[in-house]
Amino acid sequence: MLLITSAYSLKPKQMSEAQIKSLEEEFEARIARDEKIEPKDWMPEKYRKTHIRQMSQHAHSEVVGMLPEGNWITRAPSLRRKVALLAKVQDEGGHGLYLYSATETLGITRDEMYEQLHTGKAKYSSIFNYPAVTWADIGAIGWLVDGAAIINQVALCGTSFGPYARAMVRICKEESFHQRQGYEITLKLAQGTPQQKAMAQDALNRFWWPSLMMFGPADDDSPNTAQSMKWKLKRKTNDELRQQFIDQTVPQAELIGLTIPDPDLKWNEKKGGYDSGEIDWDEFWQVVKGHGPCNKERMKARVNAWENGEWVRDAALAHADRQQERKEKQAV
Ligand code: FAQ
Repeated sequence: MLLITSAYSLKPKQMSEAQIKSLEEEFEARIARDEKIEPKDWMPEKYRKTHIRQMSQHAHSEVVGMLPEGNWITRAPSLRRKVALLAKVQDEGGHGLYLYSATETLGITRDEMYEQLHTGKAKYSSIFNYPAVTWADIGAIGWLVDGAAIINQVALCGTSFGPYARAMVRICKEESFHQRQGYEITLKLAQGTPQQKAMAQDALNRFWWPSLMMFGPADDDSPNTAQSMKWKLKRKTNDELRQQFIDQTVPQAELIGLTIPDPDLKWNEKKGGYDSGEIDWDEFWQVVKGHGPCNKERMKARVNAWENGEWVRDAALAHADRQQERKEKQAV
C-alpha cells in the first residue's frame, strides 16, 4: 500500500504512472463524495496551481479593493459613516490576509504572491480599476460590488479545498454587513434631495456594468470554468452567478426608485429571471489587460506601499530574531 502524508513528500516525478493513476482516482472519488481536500492531502499539480491562481487573485482583489474606498475615509459625510467605512476597509484587508494565508498552505510564499501582483503577472478584480469619484460611489460599491462578491463567495463556501471554503464562510458574514451599509447609503441618497438622488443614480449608472463584469467572461469564453466545476473549485458558472446577481439586484433598485441602466432588461416569465443587455466585453478585456481608468494608479499605490513598508518588515523580523535568541539563551 502507498502511504502519502503530504502533498510535497512524494513528487509525481518519483512515482510510477500506475501509482499516479491510483492517486488521481482516489482524489476524484473524494471530490465526488464532496470531501474537503486539505493542504497535506495528495492533489494533482493542476488542482494546486489553479487554486493558487484563483485564491491569490482573490486575495489581491481584496487588498487592491481597499484603495477606492480608503480614499473616502477622510471625506465621509459624518462620524457614523466614517466609522462604518473605516471598519469595512479594514475588513477587506483582513480578507486579503486570510486568503494569502490559505494560499500559502499550497506551497507558495506571500513574497512570491506579492511579486506576481507587483509585476503584473497576477490579476485582481477588474472592478477596482474604476474610480470612486463621489460619496454615492461608496454606496454603489457596498451595494453592488460587495453584493456581487457575496453571490460569488457564498458559492465558494462549498468549494472543495478546505482552507478556501473555511475562509469564505467567515468572509461572507462580513461582506453581508458591507452590502447592507452600501445599500443604506444609496437608499438615504435616493430618498434625499433631487441632487442626492441624481448622485445615487449616476453611481448606479457607472457601477452597474463593471459589477456584472466581476463574474468573469461568459461561460463560452471562460477557459477555466469547465475544469474548476469538475474539481468543485467553482460551484456555479460565471453566467449562473451573474444571472443570480441581476435577479437579486433589480428589485432592490426598484424599491428605492433607481433605474438599472440597461434598456434591454426585461423579466422573462419562462426562465424565471431577467433577460439583460450585452456586456461590453471589449471594455472588460481592456481593463483586465491593464488599460482601465485606474490600473496604473492602483499598481503604483500597492508597489509604493510595499517599498515604503520595507523598514517595518525588517524591524519586525529583527525583533522576532532577537526574541528567538533570548528564548534559546534562557533554555540553555
Ligand atoms: N477581473 O476562465 P475565467 C471583492 C480573468 S472580491 C480580472 O472565467 P476563473 C470583495 C481570470 O482570472 C472580488 N480578471 O477565470 C471586495 C482568467 O485569467 P487567468 C474578487 C478576471 O478564475 C468588495 C481569465 O480572466 N473575487 O470584491 C475577471 O475561472 C469591495 C479567464 O476567466 C474573486 O476573486 C475579473 N472580473 O473565473 C473587496 C472571487 N474575471 O487567471 C473590496 C474568486 C475573469 O487565467 C471592496 N474568483 N478574469 O490569467 C472567482 O470566482 C473566479 O476567479 C472568477 C473568474 C469568477 C473571478
